[in-house]
Amino acid sequence: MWRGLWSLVARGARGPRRSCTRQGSGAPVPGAGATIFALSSGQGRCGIAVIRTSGPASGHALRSLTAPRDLPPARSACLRLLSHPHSREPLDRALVLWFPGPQSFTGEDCAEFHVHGGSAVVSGVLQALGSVPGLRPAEAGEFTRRAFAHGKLSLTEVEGLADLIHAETEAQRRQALRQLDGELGHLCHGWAKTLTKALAHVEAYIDFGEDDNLEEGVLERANSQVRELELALSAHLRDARRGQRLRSGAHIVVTGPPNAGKSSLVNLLSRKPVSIVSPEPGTTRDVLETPVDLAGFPALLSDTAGLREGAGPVEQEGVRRARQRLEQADLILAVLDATDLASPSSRSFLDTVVVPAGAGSPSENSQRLLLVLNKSDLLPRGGPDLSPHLPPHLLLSCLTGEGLDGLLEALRKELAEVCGDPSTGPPLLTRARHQHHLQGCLDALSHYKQTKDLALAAEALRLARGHLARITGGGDTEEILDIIFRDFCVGK
Ligand SMILES: Nc1nc2c(ncn2[C@@H]2O[C@H](COP(=O)(O)OP(=O)(O)OP(=O)(O)O)[C@@H](O)[C@H]2O)c(=O)[nH]1
Ligand SMILES: [Mg+2]
Repeated sequence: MWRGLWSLVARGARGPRRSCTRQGSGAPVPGAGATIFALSSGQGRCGIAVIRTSGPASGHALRSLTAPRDLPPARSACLRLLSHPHSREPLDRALVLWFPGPQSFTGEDCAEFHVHGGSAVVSGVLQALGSVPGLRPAEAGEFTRRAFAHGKLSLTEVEGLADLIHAETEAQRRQALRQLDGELGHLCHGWAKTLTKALAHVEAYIDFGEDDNLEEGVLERANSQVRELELALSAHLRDARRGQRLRSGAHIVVTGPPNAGKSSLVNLLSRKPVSIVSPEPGTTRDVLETPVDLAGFPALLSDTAGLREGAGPVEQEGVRRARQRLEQADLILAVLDATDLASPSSRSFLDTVVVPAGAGSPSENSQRLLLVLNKSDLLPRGGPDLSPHLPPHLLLSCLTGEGLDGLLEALRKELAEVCGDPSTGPPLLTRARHQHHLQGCLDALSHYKQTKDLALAAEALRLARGHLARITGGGDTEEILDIIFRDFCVGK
């Protein structure tokens, strides 16, 4: 074994020290030192409301409001009479919890008051806390920001927590929980470790290249580590849009010829009367959007004007908007009237929209499309089979609901492709920020490969590592902290 290299590996190579580990972020917390308090459960009348404090005066606050005045055992719920610290007026009989730091959510001393959820009780307790010296109301996201500053959560975990609070569908909840569990952070940590090793190899070569004791193939090993990393990062970046769709909802555009039942389908899937339904062709003209939970996935459903030529100017504008929306769709729901397949508008729709999208067998570049033949209730029982002449399709009746279960199952499968399935597969990149730094890391690795100068190569690896560190919150992330913590409400 040649000298020098392992000491270099051990010291993590030169350059920025912070890797993607869970140490305190060191990020300054605005107003740190003060003890903050806020209502952490939702606003409005409820059975139980949770008020919490964080900071050095938490123990004093807990003692001031409770009788008896001694602190309860750590992390055990105790029933206490809460009263105003000055007037001693009783406020509520409540469960209180004491979390001495650093074993608390924020890493500081924390207290929780589980009070009855009436607004007079909540405002009375908040007012009482405000009268304790050293306490002030918390800013939005301040509890989480303190947890980040004390190394309790990495930045990706903070984002996971924000997503969990905002999750509206099952898939979003699963994805947020995975991120909160630190999966993305661990992945970045593994990548950063590989880069650190590669950097150590390159630096050892720079320092001891001429030395006989230097093990053979050190540079080659660094190169192959970089190649492997490039492959892993590229695979992840290819999937990047999926995670973002899972966070903000996949765009599903409902399209078809006039009167096919598009609006009826939008109303059926969203379970509310979003669009006007009428037997008159050309009823829908504007694009009407509604957020829906489809089989556990978030989606933005757009109802659009029926595609046809030769209508009046207002309808033509609707058709232009429909086509524009179609181009941005993550998934197209193409609707045809099953009893009207031979009409010119149906045939033209099949030729111009369904066939080019490669219905049933989407390729890399084509859009995903599900073809639905609506009004199946009007087809004669035991009538001729439509399938030999058409791309793969589903039969549905918006009127009777027959075929809806099959459509929802098909949508679930499509959306799992479009958004990524958070129950399986690698952690998703849910934000443009993740994508940006992963791309930055890849660009730096390509500089590494291009340069012949070893000092520049080492610098490129350091740059790449900096990008990875910034995903989880190491390095210089100050400028994005405000943006991320803005996602939180007061008390979180
Ligand atoms: N029998 C039957 N009628 C249906 C079904 N779905 C929709 N309809 C009827 O078909 C007509 C057109 O329905 P819409 O949902 O307005 O169709 P559309 O495609 O949105 O029409 P435009 O907005 O004009 O392009 C209405 O009279 C609906 O009641 C169905 O499954 N069975
Ligand atoms: Mg319509």
